[in-house]
Parts: sequence; structure tokens; C-alpha cells
Amino acid sequence: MTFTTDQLAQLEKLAIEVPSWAYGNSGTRFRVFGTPGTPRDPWEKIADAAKVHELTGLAPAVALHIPWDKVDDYDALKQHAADLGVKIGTINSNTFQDDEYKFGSLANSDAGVRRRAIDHHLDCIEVMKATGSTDLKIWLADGTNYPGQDDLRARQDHMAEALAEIYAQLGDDQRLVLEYKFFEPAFYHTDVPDWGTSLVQCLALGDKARVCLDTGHHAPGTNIEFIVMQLLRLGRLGSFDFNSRFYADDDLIVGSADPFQLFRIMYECVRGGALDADSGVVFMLDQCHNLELKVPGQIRSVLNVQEMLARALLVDREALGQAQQDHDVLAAHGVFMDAFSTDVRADLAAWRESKGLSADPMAAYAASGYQEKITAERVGGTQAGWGA
Ligand code: PSV
Ligand code: MN
Ligand code: MN
Repeated sequence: MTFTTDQLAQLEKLAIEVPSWAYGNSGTRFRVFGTPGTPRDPWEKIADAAKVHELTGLAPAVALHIPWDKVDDYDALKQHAADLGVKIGTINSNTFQDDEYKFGSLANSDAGVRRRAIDHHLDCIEVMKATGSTDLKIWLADGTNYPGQDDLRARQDHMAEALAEIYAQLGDDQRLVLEYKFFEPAFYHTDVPDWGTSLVQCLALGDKARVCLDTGHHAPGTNIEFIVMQLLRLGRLGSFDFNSRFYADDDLIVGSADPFQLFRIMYECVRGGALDADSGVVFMLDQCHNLELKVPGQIRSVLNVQEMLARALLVDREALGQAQQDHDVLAAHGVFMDAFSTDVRADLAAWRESKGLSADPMAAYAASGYQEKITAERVGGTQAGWGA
């Protein structure tokens, strides 16, 4: 076994929240391809999420998206999740799919539209109360397409006011998590383009406001692990939306485009204490599976996160610290790369077996018969509601 008892204890802490929308059909503006067995409602999405947890032991919570996951009885949905061994996680609001939001939601110059968007978030807080969820995640599609289209500064003020009204309705154990994204669907400016803007808005709101870092929402070449370090240092990293991107916000399987980047991020998480419960950091996936089957796509994803965390835990921090102190650049880099280059797959398989799980969750899923069962049972599965 490559891992020490301490490292194993750290590994044990990893819990990844999966998004309900990952189980629905998704695609691009060109085409949404269906996959067999796609869930028809939130109940079935939760069942699929529970299967991912059952086979990996890594995904005990599922995030909902309102109104995509609107149901009449949230108490019953909460119970359904509990019966299947998972819980309801983050509640994601949606102010981007209705015509009213064409020119923005919380940052819109029209007070009536802002009212509607604020009320939607207050409804989401009610859903949180019923489901026991503690986090309200806000991603705004707000922005403009042309210079001069709207008053950038007034929009920022509108958004600050609207966020304050939402924030005021949070319960003591509830938080607001503000996600940033530098472009799309707006192409000239977005109202929360970067971590700095999100942080500024969060600082104005109060302690219960945190930044959500979606790994797909940065310009190419951005040093994402630096942002992770800084937000952890300031105690303001609320959650991750993990995914991979090659070009734009593709929401591909986390760790597929650049496992080394994921390793570097997980190292900063270890370094900054993000695995400790009191850090308040939620590790979430925000992905869609356009071509591949959804459940194995999510299994692969959580395994990728675990694998890069395991390698990050192997960084010899004492040796690294000494090399850094000595300004021995190549020795320090070598310590880092030694950990990244370590194959931990056999150790993780052994870890799974020690917990009564299959050594190979992908193979276990293929052999489980679950895909055949849902393919036969579910006809006319739903779209995620979003083209990736
Ligand atoms: C759009 O970019 C997006 O992928 C954001 O990352 C949100 O988290 C997600 O949609 C769900 O609303
Ligand atoms: Mn996201
Ligand atoms: Mn995104």
C-alpha cells in the first residue's frame, strides 16, 4: 500500500455531489442525442445518482436544478433520496431559459424582471428548506453582446441589490454560492465574469456568501489552482463545479482534458484544508454527457477526481517545503511530479475492496444489469433542459 494511515483518512473524506442534469439528455445547439434509459423525472435522476454512489462510495449527494427538478412534494423527494442512500445537495436556480430573461435577470435594467428573478430565488430557498439543502447556487446568464448595449455599472448595482434581498432570506445554516463565467450566452460582457467579481459581491453580502469555481469557466491558460489557493486562503471558496473543457464551456468529463490540472487543483485543496468539513467546500460536478451513457459517465468522473486527489495526497510536503526553502527549483518541481506520476489505481482498487465495493466500478456497472433495466423501463427520457 502506497498510502499512509493519515493519507487514507484524507482520502476517506472525499464526497462528491453529482448534478441531476447530468442524467438527462443534453447536447449542443446543433443536436441533442438521446441515450437509452434516460430518466423521465427527478425521481429517476436521483435513482441514477444513487447508483453512482452505490458503486463508488464517493457521491452521497445530488444537486437539483429548479424548475427542471420541480416536484409537488419535496418532502417525498427528500425521503426518496434517503431511501436510496443519498441526500439532496445544492439547489441551482435557473434564470436563463425564459423569454423574460432575454436581457438579463438580477442585473436587468427592468425592475419587473429583477423582481421575477428575485422571487424565483426565494422559491428556491423554500425548496432548500423542504429538502434540507444548505446551498443556493446562482449562476447568471446575464450580460450583453455589444459595447454600449447597457450600462455596465448600473447592472452591477442592480445585481448587488437583488443578491442582498435574496441573501437576507437565507436561514442560519444556509449559504449563497455565486458562480462566475467569463462568456456565454453573452459574448461581450457577463455580469459575473470572474472570481474577483464574485468575491466582491460575496464580501458585500456577508459570511454566508461564497464563490463557486466552475473549472470550465476560465479563459485558456488561466492558472485555476492559483484561484483555488486564493479563495481557500480567504475562506471564500464555496464549491467546485468540476468538468473538463478543451475550447469553451464543454462540460466534458472532469480530468479527461487535463488530468495534471486536476491534480494541481486537488493539491491546493489538500494544502488549503478543503477536505475538512469545516472548510465548507462542496466538491460538485457540473457536467453533461452528450454522447456517452450518463451513469457510467458520472462513475468515470468521480473516479477521476478521487484518483487525482490520491496522487495529490502523495506529494511529500516536507521534502517539497525543504526544496522550496532552498530555492531548489528543480528539486521542488521533481517532488511535485513524482506524486503526479505515481500510479495509484491498484491502491484505490484495494481501498474500494476494503469497503465492500467492487475494485472496478465501471465493470461492476456494466455487469449490474442496471443499464438494461432502465433502458427497458424508461421510454421518452427527458432533456436536461440545457444544451450543455
Ligand atoms: C452554464 O455555463 C452552466 O454550465 C453553469 O456552469 C451552471 O452551473 C450550469 O450551467 C447549470 O445551471
Ligand atoms: Mn457550473
Ligand atoms: Mn458551465
